[in-house]
Amino acid sequence: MTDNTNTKAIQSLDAQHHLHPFTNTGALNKKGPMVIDRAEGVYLWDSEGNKILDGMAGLWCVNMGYGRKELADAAYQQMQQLPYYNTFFQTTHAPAAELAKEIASVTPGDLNHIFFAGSGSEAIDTIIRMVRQYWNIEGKPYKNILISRENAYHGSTVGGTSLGGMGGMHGQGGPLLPGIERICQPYWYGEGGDLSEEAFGLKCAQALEEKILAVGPDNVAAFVAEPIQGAGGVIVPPANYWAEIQRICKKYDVLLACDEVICGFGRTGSWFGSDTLGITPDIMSMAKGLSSGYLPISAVAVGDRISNAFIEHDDDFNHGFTYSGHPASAAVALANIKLMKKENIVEYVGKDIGPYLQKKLRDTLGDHPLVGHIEGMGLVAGIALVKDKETKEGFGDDIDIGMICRDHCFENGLIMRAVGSRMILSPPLVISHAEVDELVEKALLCFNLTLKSVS
Ligand code: PXG
Repeated sequence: MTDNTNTKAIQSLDAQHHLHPFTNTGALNKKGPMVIDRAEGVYLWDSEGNKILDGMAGLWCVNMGYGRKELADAAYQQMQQLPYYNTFFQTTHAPAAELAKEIASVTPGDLNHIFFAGSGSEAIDTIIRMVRQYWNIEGKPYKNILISRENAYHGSTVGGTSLGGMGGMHGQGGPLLPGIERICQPYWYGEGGDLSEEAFGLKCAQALEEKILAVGPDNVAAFVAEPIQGAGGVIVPPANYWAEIQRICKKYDVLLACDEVICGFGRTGSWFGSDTLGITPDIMSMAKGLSSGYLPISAVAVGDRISNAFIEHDDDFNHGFTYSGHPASAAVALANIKLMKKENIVEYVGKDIGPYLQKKLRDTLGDHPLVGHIEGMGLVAGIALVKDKETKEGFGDDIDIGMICRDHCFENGLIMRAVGSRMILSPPLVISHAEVDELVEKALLCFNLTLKSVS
C-alpha cells in the first residue's frame, strides 16, 4: 500500500498558505495538487512514487532535461564565490559579462548587446520601455504605440498583460497600459475560413499594415510577436507570413521585436525561432531555455541600431532589476549554453529528434477521430481536438475537451498542457527516440480514453 502521509501533509500546507498562479486556488484546495518530488532526464516523480513523462519540460523551459550536474555545480560554485552583486552602479562581474558575450554569439543578425532581467515578463517590460525610449532619443517621443496580436502571451506583469492578447487576463487587475494596439493572430486552422494558407498568411500580415496606417506610422514604435505562438496554443504561422510582416515593418520604420521566451534556445530546431522562420528582429526577449529553468533569468538582446542610440545618447537608461545579471543565474545560463553547444543539442532538435517527433505525431495521431490538425516545428507541437474532423466543429462550451484529455494524461503518467481544446507538447530537448515513442504511445492511449469519456 502506498504511504501517502507525506503527500497529504504537503497538500494541507499548500491549501493553508499557498496561492497558486493562474489557478482557481479554492477549487484546487478541495482536490489537492499533485506533489512533484524529484526529476531526472525527461521524467518527474510525484510524492507517491509515480513516474511521469514531462511532455512540457516544466513550463516550456527545462530544455536540457532534469538532473544536469553541470548546471547544479555552476550554481554551487558561483554561490560560494559571489552569490550576489548588482550591475547598477558602475560594477560588473564575470558571469554577467561572459554570459552577455555567449548570448551574443548565438543570437541572429546584429543583436550584439544584452540587457538582463529576472523573468520573461520583465524582459517584455524592458522591451516596452526600451523601444519607447529609443524613439524618444531619436526625437520622436510620439512614436510610442506598440502593436501585438490577439491571443498572444507576453507575461503577466502589467506590461506583459497589456501587451498580450489574452481576454481572460485583460478582465482582471485593470486598467491596462495605454498605447497598445492588437491585430489578428495567424491561426489558419482555427480562423482561416475558406482561405488558402497562403492567402490567410498574407491577410494576417497585411492587418499590420492596416493597423499602422490607422494609427499613423509616425506613432508606431514596434510590432511585438512570438515567431511561433506558444501559450496561445502553438500557432505556426503560414510560410509567407513573416516575410510580409518584415516588409511592412521596414516600409514604415516600425521596430520588430520578437518574443523568444518559448521559441528561443533550440525549441524550434535552431537557436532561435527567428532563425527557423527567417526573421531578423531589432530586439528580442528570452528566458526559460536560457538557463533550462534551473534558476530564474531572462535577457533582452538588442540590435546595433537601438544599442548604439543608447550608448551614444550619454544619459542613464533608468530601468533595471535587483536581479539583472544575477551572478548565480548567469553562471547557470552560461553553463547551460556551453552544455547545449557541447552536446550539439540544437542540431539534434533541428535535424533528428524534432522531425522524428513531428512525423511520429502525425503518423500515430493524425487519423485519430479527435484530432483535427497537428502543427509544430522542432520539439513544440499543438494538436487541435475536434468533434468532427471534416467540419472542424468543436465540442462547445459544455465539454472542456482539453481538460478531460489533460486529466487522462496526468492519470497515465504523461504531462501535456491543454490550451482550450488544443493539446500542447514541448518536451525537454534531450528526449531520446525511445522516449518520443513512449510519449506518443501514451498520448494515443489518452486520446482514446478521452474519446471514450465523451462518447
Ligand atoms: N513571453 C512568452 C512568449 C512567454 O511564453 C512570458 C513572456 C513571460 O515569462 P515569465 O518568465 O514572466 O513567466 C512567457 C511565459 C503556459 C505558460 O501556461 C506560459 C508561460 C508562463 C506561464 C505559463 O503555457 N510563458
